Amino acid sequence: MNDTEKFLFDLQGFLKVPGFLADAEVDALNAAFDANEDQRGEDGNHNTGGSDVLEGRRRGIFTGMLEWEKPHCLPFRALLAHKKLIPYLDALFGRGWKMDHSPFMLCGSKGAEGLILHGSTSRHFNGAQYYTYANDQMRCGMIVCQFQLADVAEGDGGLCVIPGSHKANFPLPQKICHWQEHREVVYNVPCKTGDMVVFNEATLHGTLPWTAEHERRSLLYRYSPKYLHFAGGTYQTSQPAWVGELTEAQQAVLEPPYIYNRPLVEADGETVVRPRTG
Ligand SMILES: O=C(O)CCC(=O)C(=O)O
Repeated sequence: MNDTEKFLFDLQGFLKVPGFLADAEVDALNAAFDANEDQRGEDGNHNTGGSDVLEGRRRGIFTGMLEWEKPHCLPFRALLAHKKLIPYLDALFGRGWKMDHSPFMLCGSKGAEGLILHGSTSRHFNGAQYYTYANDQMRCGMIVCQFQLADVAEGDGGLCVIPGSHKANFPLPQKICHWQEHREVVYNVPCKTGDMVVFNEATLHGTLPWTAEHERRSLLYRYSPKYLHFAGGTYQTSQPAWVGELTEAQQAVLEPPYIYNRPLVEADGETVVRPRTG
């Protein structure tokens, strides 16, 4: 993570990394979704807050990709400890981080609904979603890496953020939360296919209704520091058999939260070290 990227993440609570994925990676991920169309579900995370401007058809969602039949699971497994991702995770968490819960893809055609703005901000300390800076280091609770598998022009909808709101001190007014007032502070992050947006879950963010003719395709990987697990219900202390097929580094990313003797992924994305104190 270079100095400009650190400045922007600290300032905004999110960062766009253009061209993060190579064309071949995008193609493999999109091909896997196309081949598993029958896995498409409806996103249960439905909350428009009763705001008529966020209303629409339910968003689509894909889950369980790490367990899809080969070769379709492979591009998703390759992202777990992607070599280009490691410097961002190390800079935002320090050494030692983990997948918080299973990756998922948000999709939806024109007319798909939005989701209210949410995020913990700095109004109070939330031990799972927070942002701190001290001693030249940023530290975050859960962060979201959103890989765009289709273009997003500003105004198309999808991910929106209130830049800088990870440091906000006052409660979010309901009309802004519901995208009914002060839309000028809500930024629909424009992206090209292959870009990644990394944002802190403490940053106010949400979903704007999808307006483009083409389908939204946003793949979300959520990571937490090594000592934290945000989303309940999905982590296991013993791993299913397919995890044994992963590289040592990919397996380390799926470890539950702990510190002592934890495997830490090295910069090459392949090897791990096990310091006794983590
Ligand atoms: O990308 C989106 O539509 C919103 C994602 C979101 O709300 C989240 O990751 O918490």
